[in-house]
Amino acid sequence: MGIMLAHNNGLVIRGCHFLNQPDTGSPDQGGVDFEAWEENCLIDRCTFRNNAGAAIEILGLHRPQARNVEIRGCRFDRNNWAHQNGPAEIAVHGQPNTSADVACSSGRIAGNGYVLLPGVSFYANETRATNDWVLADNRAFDFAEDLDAAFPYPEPPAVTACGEVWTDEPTAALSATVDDPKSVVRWEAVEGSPGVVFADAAVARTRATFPGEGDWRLNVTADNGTLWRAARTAVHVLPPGARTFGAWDFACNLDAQGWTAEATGTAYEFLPAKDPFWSTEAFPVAHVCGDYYVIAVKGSSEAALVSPRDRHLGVTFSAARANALRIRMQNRTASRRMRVWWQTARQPTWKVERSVAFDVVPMDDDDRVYAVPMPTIGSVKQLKIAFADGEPVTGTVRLDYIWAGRLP
Ligand SMILES: [Ca+2]
Repeated sequence: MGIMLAHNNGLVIRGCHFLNQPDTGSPDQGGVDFEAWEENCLIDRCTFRNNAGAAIEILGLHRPQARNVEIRGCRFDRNNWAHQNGPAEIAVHGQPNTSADVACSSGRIAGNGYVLLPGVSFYANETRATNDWVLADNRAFDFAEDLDAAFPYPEPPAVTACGEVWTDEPTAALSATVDDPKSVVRWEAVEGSPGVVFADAAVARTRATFPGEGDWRLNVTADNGTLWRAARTAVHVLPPGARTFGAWDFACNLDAQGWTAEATGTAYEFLPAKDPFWSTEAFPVAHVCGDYYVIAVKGSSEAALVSPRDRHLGVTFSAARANALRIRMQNRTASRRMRVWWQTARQPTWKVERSVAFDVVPMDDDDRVYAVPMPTIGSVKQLKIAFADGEPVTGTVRLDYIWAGRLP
């Protein structure tokens, strides 16, 4: 959901864009969700486009619904394609027999425009005896182009950045795509040591010079004067002479690039509270988000991150090719020593003679690069990074990237 509200009084949401919420199976995956007890709120000139759920929900499943909500001058473009609440663009919760203490919402839906998907209505309210809504001057359109022509609101620029750069030079080429040529472009370094110099920070294709070895996250912003959006990438400056043979950056949310966490020791838990309403659940954490592979570990001596099982790693460790791994991570466990294991096509099992240990900083406050020298192995089929080396460990390991290559 874009925004979930409760107890708001006098809230104004104006000129906002609620776009492209994916289908996660939740009933709430649209724009604005009035949960309960709101009063006198205004949603004005907003855009709701291509969200999996209802654009606006008036809930209050067991508690009093919102009163005096004004929804005015908004664009509703083909939301609720997952056929959740309603299914409607604006779904007012309730069954014909819902209590009047709950189904007590009121408001005015006026001057809006909409393009509907088949099977989705503009407005749904099955408790009309006690809910009190007025609809006026809302217009249906057949095509999004017609809707946008009738409601010519500024669109946020779309911007994408180039993939992460691995280089042994202090200078890197950068590129971005921006769909609106009138947008002002701005590159900036948002993480990493100071001293990054852009040849021209105001153009989509430019070069940046870095003060030495290190890792930098960069943002590129496209601003049309009313709305702006940003994309991000990273530059990794390696020691001079380093060569990259493989790198996994975990830069795309929910994309583990084939790597999987195993033997984490975590399991689903139900955590009961005295009042059952406050009981909660805990699920294992092992996913890619915010540029990291984040893995929670509980009392496990076998917890590890394993490279793709269904394909060869594609890296050869030899005198002429790769000789090291670089792993950038934050170790928030008490582990002081981790271990890299490998399999080859001829030796497809985990054996301690095919592993190498490396020391790590326990309960670390931030990311740190570990360079692990690797022996001559030949072509590696699969790699495993084990977070313990004997004693069980508990906590979180957060990996920014795994790099395989040649260090001078
Ligand atoms: Ca990363």
